[in-house]
Amino acid sequence: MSAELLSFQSKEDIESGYQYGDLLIHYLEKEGVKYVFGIPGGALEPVYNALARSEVRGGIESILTKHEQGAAFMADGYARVSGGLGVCCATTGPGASNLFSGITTSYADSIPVLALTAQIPVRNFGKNAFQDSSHEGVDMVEVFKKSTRYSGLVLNSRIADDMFRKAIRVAMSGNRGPVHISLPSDVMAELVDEPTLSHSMTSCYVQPHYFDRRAVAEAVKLLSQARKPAMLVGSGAIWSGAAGKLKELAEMLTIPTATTPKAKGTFPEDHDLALGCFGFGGSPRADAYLLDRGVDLLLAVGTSFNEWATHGWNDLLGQGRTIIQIDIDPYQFGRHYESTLALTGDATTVLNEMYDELNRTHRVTRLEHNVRGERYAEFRSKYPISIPYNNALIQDGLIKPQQLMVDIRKAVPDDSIFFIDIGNNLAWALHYLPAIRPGTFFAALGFSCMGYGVAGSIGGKLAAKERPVIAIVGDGGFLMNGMELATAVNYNIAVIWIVLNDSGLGMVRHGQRMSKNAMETSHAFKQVDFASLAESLGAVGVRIDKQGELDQKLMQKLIALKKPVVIDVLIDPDEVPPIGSRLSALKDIYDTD
Ligand SMILES: Cc1ncc(C[n+]2csc(CCOP(=O)(O)OP(=O)(O)O)c2C)c(N)n1
Ligand SMILES: [Mg+2]
Repeated sequence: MSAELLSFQSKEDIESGYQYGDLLIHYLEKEGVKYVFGIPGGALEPVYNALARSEVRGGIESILTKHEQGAAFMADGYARVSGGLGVCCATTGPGASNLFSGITTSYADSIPVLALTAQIPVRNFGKNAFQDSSHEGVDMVEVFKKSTRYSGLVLNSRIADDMFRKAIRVAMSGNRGPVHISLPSDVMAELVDEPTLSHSMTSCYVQPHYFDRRAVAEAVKLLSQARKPAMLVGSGAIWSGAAGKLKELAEMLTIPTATTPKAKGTFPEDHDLALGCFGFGGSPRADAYLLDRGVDLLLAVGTSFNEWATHGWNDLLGQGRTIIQIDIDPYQFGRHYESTLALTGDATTVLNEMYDELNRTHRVTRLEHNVRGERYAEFRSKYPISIPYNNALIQDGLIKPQQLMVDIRKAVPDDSIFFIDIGNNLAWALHYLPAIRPGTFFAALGFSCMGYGVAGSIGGKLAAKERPVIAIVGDGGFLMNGMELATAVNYNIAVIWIVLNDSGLGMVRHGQRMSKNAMETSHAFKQVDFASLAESLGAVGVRIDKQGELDQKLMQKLIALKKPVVIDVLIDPDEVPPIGSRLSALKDIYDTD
């Protein structure tokens, strides 16, 4: 065994031997993993033993969650905020199946999460052992195959070393995403036999930085000739860290820029050139500009043109204009709109090259700059970034979600990180809560699983450290994963949850109401007192039932507590949310006007 491996072992480790579980955890330490989220079970004990040994030597901390779905969401939230690998673990059988929706959430949004699930000992495969998750039982490797970039069974110790590194490499390389490995307990408890270790403990992956020189030159030519260009920025730009370069490029050529809902904030929404969010819940300014027939070039960066980001694939977005699309994953080109020019590569790398090439070949004259700027300023003054809302005109005394979003934005620092759930809460936040810094607004829209924002925010807060993390969630979503509040209390993870309490599944309610042929059903439930619930779990609970109570003074006080807090806000359940584009995408079902 190499000296480096031995140096990580304590005296007790040496006595008990260095197992394959230790090797796995050792690789995670080398990748900078700080937390593993999960719940133990018999077959997972060798992994937990190795985790315990890691914790003793100051390595990885295990975060014990209340449900495996919460563990997967937390690993995902951690990965989104840190930009690194999130890790979760679960035992064989039901532990593994409970992870599933969480891992699928990461898959749909290309988030690098490693799911470790236990497996019964190999010698017991096919003997009707309880929780058999091998190919002889309920095959968890197969279950995870469709929702991961890689799912494999570590059938014996001879392939373990390669599989551990492969899983990490696949999760973190190219278009990132979740991976799953199934770990039989006997294999993980086996002692590592020196000759099997063939690799050094350097990082398992390298992120490529390539670009296509000819395509970059062509893109620059098209851009410099465009008379009315626009830019649409997707979440790929966040993972690539491209926000700074995007802004420079937009400013250099005066390109009005929108983001997709998932990428909200990647282009600061208080910038002169900001169109706001295009798509679901998005901004009237983005709609007016991006759907204008006069736009002759659309530069799309790191977006798959998914349903949320296109108003259900509005044809006008792709018609009569040149589309330049940049994506790390060639599969995303031409899925709905034909791209005139497709550039495969990491967004930052490609944009850097475009920027440099522009500087080399094209000098933007002050006149050109001013003409574009003036035309755009005129347009900008006509179209607001959100539908105007004046609470002062409303006399019914109920808390309006529109105003609540505006109040939240004013009450917390600009660098606060928001996790949003699914439902009307998402539409309100997308529309009325501007994000002004990149990487401050996270919603898991690809799979749109209720409860994500509730638990994902806990992982996010561990990565965000001192920065405030605020989860904006519905009452329905909180009832799905809210027990993870007890996890946050256990480790004192200071997330602030703002629950939009409308005694029901608001999006379902309004969807049914807006439809001509749906009956109102199964959306209402008795009001829950979330402040008391929070207190009973050991968190701080605050109830708000008057407009204006949530202000800067209150939020400063709650942030300074550095404790988990639930703010239960009784909102007006009848306010109609900006969810029209979702309903029109469902027109076959809802038949809305
Ligand atoms: C796990 C899951 N189940 C069901 C849905 C369908 N769905 C989308 S939004 C929604 C209602 C959400 O209610 P709530 O969390 O209270 O948020 P509100 O719309 O009231 O803001 C439902 C049922 C979903 N997206 N995810
Ligand atoms: Mg609700």
